[in-house]
Amino acid sequence: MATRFSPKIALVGSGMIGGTVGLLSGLSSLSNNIVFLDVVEGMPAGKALDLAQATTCQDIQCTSTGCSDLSENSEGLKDADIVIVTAGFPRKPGMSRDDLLSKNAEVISNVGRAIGKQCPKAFVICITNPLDVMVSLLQKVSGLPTNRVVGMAGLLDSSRFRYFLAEALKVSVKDVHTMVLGGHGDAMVPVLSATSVNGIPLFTIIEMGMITQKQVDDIVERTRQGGGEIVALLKMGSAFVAPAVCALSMVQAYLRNERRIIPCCAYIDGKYGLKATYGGVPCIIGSNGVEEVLDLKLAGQEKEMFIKSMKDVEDLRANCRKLGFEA
Ligand code: TXD
Repeated sequence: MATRFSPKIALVGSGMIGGTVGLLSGLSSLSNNIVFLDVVEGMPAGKALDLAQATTCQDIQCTSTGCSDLSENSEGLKDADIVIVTAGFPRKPGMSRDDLLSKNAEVISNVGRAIGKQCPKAFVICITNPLDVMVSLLQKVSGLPTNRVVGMAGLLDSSRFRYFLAEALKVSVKDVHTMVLGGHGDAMVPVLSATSVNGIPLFTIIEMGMITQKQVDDIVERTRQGGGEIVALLKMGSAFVAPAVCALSMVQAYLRNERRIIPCCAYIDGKYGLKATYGGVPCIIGSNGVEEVLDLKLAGQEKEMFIKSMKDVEDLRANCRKLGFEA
């Protein structure tokens, strides 16, 4: 039995990332009311049973259920407080995120309609690629307010960047702070002007000789290719542990009203010189979902890179519309 005030978390797509979010949510007691949904018959019920037995082993009472009905009348989504959407297809080696456009747009349209009907008060985090366009499509189709439909990618890209920097600097990851903004594609923008090591700006760290500009440039490039590096190594599917943990951090910020500043794919209208679009920007996440989009003043090359990255997103949105979707 679920306890009275436990938030209901619905995982639409119960594959690698969805399954891992379920595991982490159950084991951390973030929710004891978890629903796995997937088109694969039986699989979500199997994951639910497996999770219930895992939490039992840890003396945690968790009600997890599985549901293969994703129609607009699906009971699985009904009144969910939080929905994590990973439904769709992941990349295979050699594929770009954009190659997933038409297949995943179809999936996201169906999922969005079901969310709009079954749980219009939910906070929705979309993870499916190509991320920025899928989040935009999901928000439009579901009709949910823009502050409650976000995408997870910036936190993952920023975690990759932090990890590589900390490794090169031989310091704790705890002391490295940074942000990766723009679209979740090869043109994403690791923002060096917003990067610091325990308060010391990265540019000063370079002057101090702790790392060279060339090393930083290489790390920027490795971050941009960070997803592809893992796809090539795994050979089947894409990264799933870090994406799941990042999604969970966003869920925590929402449920606990933490007001954390997190780079998310959020709705931008009027800031960054952009109108009515979705892209990776720093946001305050609290109990209203996106409480605020921070208008970080980028300058010089970083500004140009951000504009280029967002142009890629706009081009892909235009392609999505040509395919007949309302992204
Ligand atoms: O930072 C990021 N945003 C990302 C995004 C980081 C890593 C991976 N990223 C993307 O997440 C990836 O390119 C995929 O588009 C999604 C999900 O990745 P995952 O690794 O979890 O993919 P899986 O294991 O294939 O799971 C997807 C599940 C699978 O079980 C399908 O049967 C199911 O989605 N699926 C559906 N579920 C519900 N409804 C529909 N229509 C549906 N179609 C497929």
